[in-house]
Amino acid sequence: MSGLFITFEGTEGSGKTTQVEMLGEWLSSYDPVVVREPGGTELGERVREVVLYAGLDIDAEAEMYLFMAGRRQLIAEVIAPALAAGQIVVADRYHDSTLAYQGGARGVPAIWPSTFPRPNITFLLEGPVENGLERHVAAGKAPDRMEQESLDFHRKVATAYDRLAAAEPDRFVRLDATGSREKIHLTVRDRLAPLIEARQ
Ligand code: Z5A
Repeated sequence: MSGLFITFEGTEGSGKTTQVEMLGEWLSSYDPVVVREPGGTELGERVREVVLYAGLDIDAEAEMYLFMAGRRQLIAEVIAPALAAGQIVVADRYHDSTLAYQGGARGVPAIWPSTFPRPNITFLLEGPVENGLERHVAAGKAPDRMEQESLDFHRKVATAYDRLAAAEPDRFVRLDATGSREKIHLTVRDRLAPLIEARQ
């Protein structure tokens, strides 16, 4: 059986984690591997602490390499072995986040390394960036280093995601992040069903 690599992308608070959790439950009989970025390995969780720590001033290119170093470790330890074993991998953010945040919003030259597996499908949660930021305020979450960026920064991220999705329409599935959790989840299931069936 071939592996299936599913990723979720979007701006801050757009509902990725919620959808990843709902999908993980729906796929539970397949024993999916669910990961989040930055994180998922000991190195990745340490990178997460560094890049999200609000008291640190990090050079934009150094920031990109930190995210990518965490990702490479996650690929080596978790994603590549799982895909090779034919498992379903669901990732809460992946390399498109680097292309959108560090490449699009910070202007760092960002490429897709050939050793980073391409997802089979990427769900992009789209909606007004203000909504996501407001959801965090409503949830009482203290802003981390990335969340402290300006509204303009988050809009640039959204624009970059829009371009990435337009460039790869076969991989990206655009989802209306302003819909209900259940409605979005049902769309995700509809789009995944044929891919899951095809690997049986
Ligand atoms: N980053 C980067 O710059 N480069 C990279 O390469 C990578 C990441 C990998 C990671 O922070 C930060 O690192 C992120 C990008 C950057 N920063 N920014 N800005 P994180 O992992 O802590 O945060 P996040 O990935 O942006 O996720 P999040 O903030 O947790 O948001 P989310 O996962 O998209 O949303 P959520 O947690 O599912 O939902 C947010 C709230 O909305 C919550 O209260 C939900 O109950 C609610 N919600 C969810 N769905 C709905 C719907 N449909 N309706 C109403 N309310 C909803």
